[in-house]
Amino acid sequence: TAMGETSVPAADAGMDAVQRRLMFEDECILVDENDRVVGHDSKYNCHLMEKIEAENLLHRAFSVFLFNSKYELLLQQRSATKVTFPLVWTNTCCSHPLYRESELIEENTLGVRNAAQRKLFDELGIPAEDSAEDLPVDQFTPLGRILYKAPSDGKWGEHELDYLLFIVRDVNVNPNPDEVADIKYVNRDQLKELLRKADAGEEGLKLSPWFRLVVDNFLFKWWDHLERGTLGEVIDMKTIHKL
Ligand code: DMA
Ligand code: MN
Repeated sequence: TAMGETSVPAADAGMDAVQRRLMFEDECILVDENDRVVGHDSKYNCHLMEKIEAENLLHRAFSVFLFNSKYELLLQQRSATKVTFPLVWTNTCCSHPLYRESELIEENTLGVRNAAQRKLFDELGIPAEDSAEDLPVDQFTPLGRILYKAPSDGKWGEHELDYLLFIVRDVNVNPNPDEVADIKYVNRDQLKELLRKADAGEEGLKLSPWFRLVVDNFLFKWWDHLERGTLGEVIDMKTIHKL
């Protein structure tokens, strides 16, 4: 249950109410550097830079890359009310598997895939399964894991062990304005143009640090394999890439 209003730190008084609720309701999974579960803590504590540094808090996360059947990648711009990284452009959907039975299942990364299905509905309105354009949990391909730390604005930041998931699916998207400011599909050339603009600081365009890490280390190679039908060749769920 949410923390009572009286115990909300004064410094967080300006925090969006929806995002504040999630900060206390979402219980993240704490892991060690080998991705072994060591405990759990609130989303709030897990994203406070001071706590991350003092207690070396590391939590499990996922990043979905959804492509349509033309192999265009769906990007989202985070809403202005997000506590961490507001208004940055990033991959389709990111969040955390929560400390609950269905999202802790490690066999075939089922827990993470369950969480991905949950958040694709919450953030983008893509239903789990009620039509031809659905997102069955077995359609996600986990490709690898990265470990990274990234400050957002000083007080807030990320320190995550992030599962990278691909999925190809034509979907109807209905973004939730509490989470998402804008969306767009890009092909490889359009993404390269976006990277160029972000690097040049044009149009105030900003990309999330984790998306940038995936772009710089894996994305274009994996995208090629996806189109050639050889994605299986690049799956590596053994290594944890420290980026
Ligand atoms: C957290 O994403 C996960 C990664 C990989 C950065 P988020 O801040 O969008 O999480 P949530 O949607 O739960 O706020
Ligand atoms: Mn996180």
